[in-house]
Amino acid sequence: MSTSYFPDVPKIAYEGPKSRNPFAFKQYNASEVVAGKTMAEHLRFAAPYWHVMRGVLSDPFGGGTALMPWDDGSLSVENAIKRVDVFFEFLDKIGIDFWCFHDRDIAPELNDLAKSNAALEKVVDKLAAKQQETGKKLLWGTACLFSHPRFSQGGGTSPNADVYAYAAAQVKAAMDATHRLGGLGYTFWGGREGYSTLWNTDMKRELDHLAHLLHMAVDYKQKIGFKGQFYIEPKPREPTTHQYDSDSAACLNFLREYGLLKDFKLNIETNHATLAGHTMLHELTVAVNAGALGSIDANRGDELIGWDTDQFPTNLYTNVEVMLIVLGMGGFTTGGLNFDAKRRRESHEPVDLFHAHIGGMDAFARGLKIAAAIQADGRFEEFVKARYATFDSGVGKTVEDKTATLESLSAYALSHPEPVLASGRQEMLENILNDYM
Ligand code: XLS
Ligand code: NI
Ligand code: NI
Repeated sequence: MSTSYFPDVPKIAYEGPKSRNPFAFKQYNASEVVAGKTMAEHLRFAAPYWHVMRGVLSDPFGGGTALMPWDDGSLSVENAIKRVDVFFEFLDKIGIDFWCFHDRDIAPELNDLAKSNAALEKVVDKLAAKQQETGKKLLWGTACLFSHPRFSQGGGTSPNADVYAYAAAQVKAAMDATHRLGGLGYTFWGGREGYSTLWNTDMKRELDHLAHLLHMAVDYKQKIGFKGQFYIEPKPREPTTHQYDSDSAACLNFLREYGLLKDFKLNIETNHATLAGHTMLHELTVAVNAGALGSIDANRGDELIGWDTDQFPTNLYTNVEVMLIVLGMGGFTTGGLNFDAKRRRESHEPVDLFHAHIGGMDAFARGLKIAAAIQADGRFEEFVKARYATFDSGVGKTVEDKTATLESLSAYALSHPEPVLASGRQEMLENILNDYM
């Protein structure tokens, strides 16, 4: 008999919408087929090691509250290895197939690079064994280049070349770990890659250095034969005043400018979209239009709090929008829905981890079912198609096939009366959406 770290929690099963059991799915039925694939295949849920195992539930005004009876709080490798057992019991009971990590979540930072690397390798051995035993898969790995004080002025954009070398060393080790664990992807979230004031910052040199770090990673990827997808994850601010990878459009421009677009896709997070002053639907649409939507950090922000609150994705409208985009691009390939989300500080008991994830999974199952119904019905698609129909033939066609000139359009306009516009029908469309909810 192996030890259970969640003795009060059963394996979470689907019981349907009528169930009153808080430890059951009401909507998420992993093997149920929706639009040609099972829910599990569509949604590809992932759990983030940093929130599930290392999130102490602190906020800017107070320390952690989370109860973690399995954790002795030490930096020992034994403690790190014990957490792996806890995490895999969690994955098994909740029924999540994928996971994500930062190097420093899974293994300790020991203030000595060689020792930290050695500890990382030991924990990766344990993780590899657990994956083998359970069939769970790594969605992506990453390096934490933002917690240690050495990275307070950036990692890949630090003004100090020795810090830059440390950042590169950590990326190398984290890529090795991800490769060993068969990771489907590797993410670069720009941690502290940004600035607090331009009075001390050479933005051009910092961006050149950051791009070179990514180019070196592309080269190293070839060298070790790592086949996973690279992502960058936009975020506009926090921790720095301005983060260089501020939103989808800024990331795409950066990748294009530095010749990196073919090697990267975006990992888009809902709360970061909100912080950027965009909707998630906007951020996803920008990415998908560039053929660069790779993966999603599925969480949500708070309308009244201005930081990355990383709440669980329980907003049905947003989940419908997300799933419409995912279905529209034919589903994820390497990516998935990673719950980059944590419990509120008041929800400090281990069982709350389950309530939180059940809620996110059920809300996304509904998002999927509603999006599939909207897609099958086709009214939105038809409406949008009809709205642009004047570009399908005649003068519009000359614009789309690029034969139009200013002279040809001027001649056309001079010989035609004032155009008559059709209504955008926003309210009617919102009513249709609500009919599905
Ligand atoms: C922080 C980011 C981070 C990335 C991974 O706001 O969301 O958690 O997803 O480094
Ligand atoms: Ni994230
Ligand atoms: Ni975030």
